[in-house]
Amino acid sequence: MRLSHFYLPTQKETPSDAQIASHRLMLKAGMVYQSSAGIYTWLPLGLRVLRKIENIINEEMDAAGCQEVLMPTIQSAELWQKSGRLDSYGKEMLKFKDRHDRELLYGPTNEELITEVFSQHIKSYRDIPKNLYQIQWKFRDEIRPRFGVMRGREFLMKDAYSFDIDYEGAKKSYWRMYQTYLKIFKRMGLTAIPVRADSGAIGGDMSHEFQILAPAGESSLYYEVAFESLDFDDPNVMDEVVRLYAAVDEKHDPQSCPVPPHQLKQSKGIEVGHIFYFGSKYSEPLGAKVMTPSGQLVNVEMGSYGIGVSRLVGAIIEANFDGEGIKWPDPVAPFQVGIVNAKTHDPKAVAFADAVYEKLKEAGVETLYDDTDERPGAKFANMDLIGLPWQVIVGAKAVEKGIIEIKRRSDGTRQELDLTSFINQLAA
Ligand code: P5A
Repeated sequence: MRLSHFYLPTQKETPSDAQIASHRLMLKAGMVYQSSAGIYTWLPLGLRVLRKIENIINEEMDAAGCQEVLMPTIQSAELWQKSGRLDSYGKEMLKFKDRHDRELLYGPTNEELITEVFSQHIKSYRDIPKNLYQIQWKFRDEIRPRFGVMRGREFLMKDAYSFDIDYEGAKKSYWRMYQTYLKIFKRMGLTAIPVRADSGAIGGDMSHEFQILAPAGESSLYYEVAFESLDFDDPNVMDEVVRLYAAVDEKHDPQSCPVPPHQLKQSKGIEVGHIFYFGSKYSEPLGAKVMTPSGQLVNVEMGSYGIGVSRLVGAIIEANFDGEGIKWPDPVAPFQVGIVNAKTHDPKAVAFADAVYEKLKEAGVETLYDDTDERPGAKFANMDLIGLPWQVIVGAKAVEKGIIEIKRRSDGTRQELDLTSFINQLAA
């Protein structure tokens, strides 16, 4: 993509109302535009990151045997009357009426709807277990939307729902999602700490939150130091993760804590995922029953599993930035490489930079090419702000010797290479 064609409305001024780094950086880097309180337009750069995150989630959910669906954002209030949540959900739910005076709502979550969809077609133990998921916008009329996309009113969530014949099956589904979540966050370059949690408005009696450690987090937690040295690529890591201690501040009682204080750390955390087991809380009122092998009709056993997809964009920035801007981890970067031509007035340098761009494109590398007439200093600052993992700088040496300068955004290291070696290095 040539920057001269790309819609990238970066800002020089630091937005005054943005309190945390990710919010400031997302506005400055032209990733999002605030349309109203807690409601954002995703601009091309931000949307590319959102899509990267969605793809990782899709791949891992599919690998775990789940199937993607897409439910509407608008739901009938009638369904929520049956589950009893229409009134109990409270003011966070946005309700309105259609022209026939029927009450509708913008879904804050989808337990009711998916239970209804499921119960229309699934009647027998032979058809389950199933885990159906979607990535869809939700609306919660938060009293205090803040921190940009971290606590929005309209936000993108991955929500999955599992259906099993009995408690044993439901527990298996729950732990499979637990493990899948560790993989998903790991692939985004994040360490997520699973913390036992309350079920709140979703309900049920087993629940874990997945917290990313970051000073800007809204939760405060205690966790065992050993979390930091876990090898999440090891398939047996599960046993250890579950054994380790982690608790949110309000739940942490130093008297009864099984871990001595020197093995504990305290940190702020960002909740990027939350999973629930709630048995028949929705299947019973909504009549979702299945036949067991012995011919009995039982309420289907359920759980639900959420990931804050749009929140993750902010959370990843909170874990990866410096004074100059964002430092995207490779797997979620909007482009892998940014080309800066530092000699825009030299036709030979322009021809060289154009050729670098074409070759990177041919090699299938996602590249943003700053082909504008800005002065070099402004171009470098802009590249650091938007945080692409690799910068390719075309300067005097490129024209003279065919050598480009490569800067790694994460640690600032620089090397001089020819283009083919760089492409090989990227491939490796
Ligand atoms: C689980 C899936 C649920 O809604 N029902 C379906 C369950 N869980 S949850 O914890 O309430 O939300 C899941 C994740 O969504 C993110 N999230 C938000 N992101 C941005 N702005 C918000 N206002 C917001 N509220 C929730 C969180 O990451 C949460 O873990």
